[in-house]
Formats: sequence, C-alpha cells, structure tokens
Amino acid sequence: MTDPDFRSGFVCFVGRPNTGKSTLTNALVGSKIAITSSRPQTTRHTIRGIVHREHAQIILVDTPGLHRPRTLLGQRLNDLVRDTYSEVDAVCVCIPADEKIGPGDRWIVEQVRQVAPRTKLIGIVTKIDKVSKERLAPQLLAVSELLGPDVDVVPVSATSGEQLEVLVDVLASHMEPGPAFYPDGELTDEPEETLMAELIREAALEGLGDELPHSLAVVIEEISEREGRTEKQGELLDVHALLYVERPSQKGIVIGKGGARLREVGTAARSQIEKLLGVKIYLDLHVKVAKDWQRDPKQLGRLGF
Ligand SMILES: Nc1nc2c(ncn2[C@@H]2O[C@H](COP(=O)(O)OP(=O)(O)OP(=O)(O)O)[C@@H](O)[C@H]2O)c(=O)[nH]1
Ligand SMILES: [Mg+2]
Repeated sequence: MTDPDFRSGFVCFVGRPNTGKSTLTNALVGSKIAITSSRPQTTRHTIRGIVHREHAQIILVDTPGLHRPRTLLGQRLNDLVRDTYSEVDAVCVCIPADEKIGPGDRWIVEQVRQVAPRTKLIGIVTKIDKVSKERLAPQLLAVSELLGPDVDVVPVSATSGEQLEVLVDVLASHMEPGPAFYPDGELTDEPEETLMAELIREAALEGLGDELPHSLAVVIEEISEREGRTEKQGELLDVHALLYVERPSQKGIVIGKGGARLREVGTAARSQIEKLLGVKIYLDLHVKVAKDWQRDPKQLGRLGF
C-alpha cells in the first residue's frame, strides 16, 4: 500500500571546505559513502547519499566545498556545485559552530540566492560537540541573521550524533509528498569503482603535508575476479589503481622510504574497501606523475573532471 503521507526529495549540502558536509552525509546515511579528511577540499564530485526513514526518503547531495578558485579544477568544482542548486528541493548551508561567519559564507549564500532564488534554504550549524552551549547560542543567531528570519537553522554534531534525527525531521518537513526514488536499502548511487578510488585517496591523504592533497588523484585501472578460487576461499577481486601526483618530487613522498608509505596506504584502503563491498580484494597501487593536472584541461578530462 502506498503511504499518502510519505515524503521524498533532494537536499544539497553546501558550505566552505572542511565544514563537515561529508561527515554529516555519512552520519545521516549510516554508512561511509563519502570520504572525509581534516584537509580542505576533500570532496571533488557530488555524491548522493540516501536516507531511508519510515515516512520519508531524503536524497542528500554532498558537494565539494566552495571557495574562490585558484586552479581550473577549483573552477570546475564550483560550477558543479552551482549546477546542483537548482536541481534540489532545498539547499542546506553548513557552517561550523566553532568558526566565525566570514566573507566566504556570505559569498556562498549570495551564489545560492542568485542561481536558485526559489529553492528553499536551511541553515545547519555543524560540529556542535566542539563548543559550549554558551558559545552555540550566538552562532545560531548569527546564522539566522545571515540567512533571514524565515529560514530554519538546525544545530547538529555528526560525530556525537546529537540532533541528527531532528535534522532529518526538518529536512523531511520541507519535502513534497511523493513516492521513494530509490529502492529500500540502497545507500548511494556511486559506482563501486568510484567508491574504491575514493577510499584509496582518503587513505593516501592521511598524514600528507599541506599542498600535496590537492595534487592527488586516483584512477582504478582494472578490476578482475581471481580465477581458481575454491568456494571455501571465497571471491577475490584484483584491483589495480593508479595514484597521480603533479610533480616527480611528490611521487617519492607518496611512495615513502622503500615503499613503506604506499604499503600502509594499501593496507588501510584494502580494509575499508573490503568492509564496504563485503568481498576480499588484492590491491595493487602504482604512483604516476601527471604534470600539473589541476590546471590542464586535457588531463582533467582524463581524470574525470
Ligand atoms: N568534532 C567534530 N568534527 C567534525 C564533525 N563533522 C566533521 N568533523 C571534522 O571536520 C573535518 C572535515 O570534515 P569533512 O566532512 O571532510 O568536511 P567537508 O565539508 O566535507 O569538506 P570538503 O569536502 O573539503 O568540502 C574532518 O576532520 C572531520 O572529522 C563533527 O560533527 N564534530
Ligand atoms: Mg566533503
């Protein structure tokens, strides 16, 4: 029987880099479908996460953090985010509880209003576990002033889980009545290959300096099923991936002394991928230089941007 009160729709998360959009997406979906890191500009494509509740299905569109672009990659990411504003029922502007509202936030709000003047806005104050109640109150007020008196502002913490269900209810209240878009249990429409490449990139980002994270891109070259496995051994996938950096000097950093760093990345990524896909994998990683790919239209195309 169809539920006449069932609501469904699309919501996108926007905000400056590093404001917790992907962590919040994962927390609401209940599974790690988007990679996260303490480095700004971790997310590089829009990722759909599906939130299933008894009376609603909400499709979250996590987007790359918005900032003034310095490279062609930056420009492409900004365009991508702008395209999603008008395709969703509501845009959630994410602002961390522990950082002052700045010109970057105002610029994002202006962009949203310009591109999608009729799309509903919602304010989300993220990372509330990092501040006291006394510090949170003025931040909620400031976000409310930024977005206007008619806009809902919801404080949440993705890491402690505080207020997550309140946020789901607020999002659902902004959806139109309608049937689910995705079958029960489906958590994302990311292809497995993309999920694998992203988990490898996440593992490789860990512990890198300030500049290298932006220079890193991961491409899955080949996935094949190992032959001759017995039923007891179970399925094994051979996954071959290339890690691209922009300069020869970066190659050594990613590989590490005697290959130690790359081996660590492989081990960490393999365990994440096996957890996500529920199948054993053999992961083969190689590092290559694609000179200044962030600024080169041809290379960007090849890397999927
Ligand atoms: N304490 C705390 N930290 C958080 C919370 N949410 C995210 N973080 C941390 O903030 C950092 C950035 O999180 P991400 O989810 O990658 O941020 P993002 O907005 O997706 O970043 P970009 O993809 O670069 O735009 C990570 O180190 C997270 O662990 C939270 O609720 N509480
Ligand atoms: Mg992100």
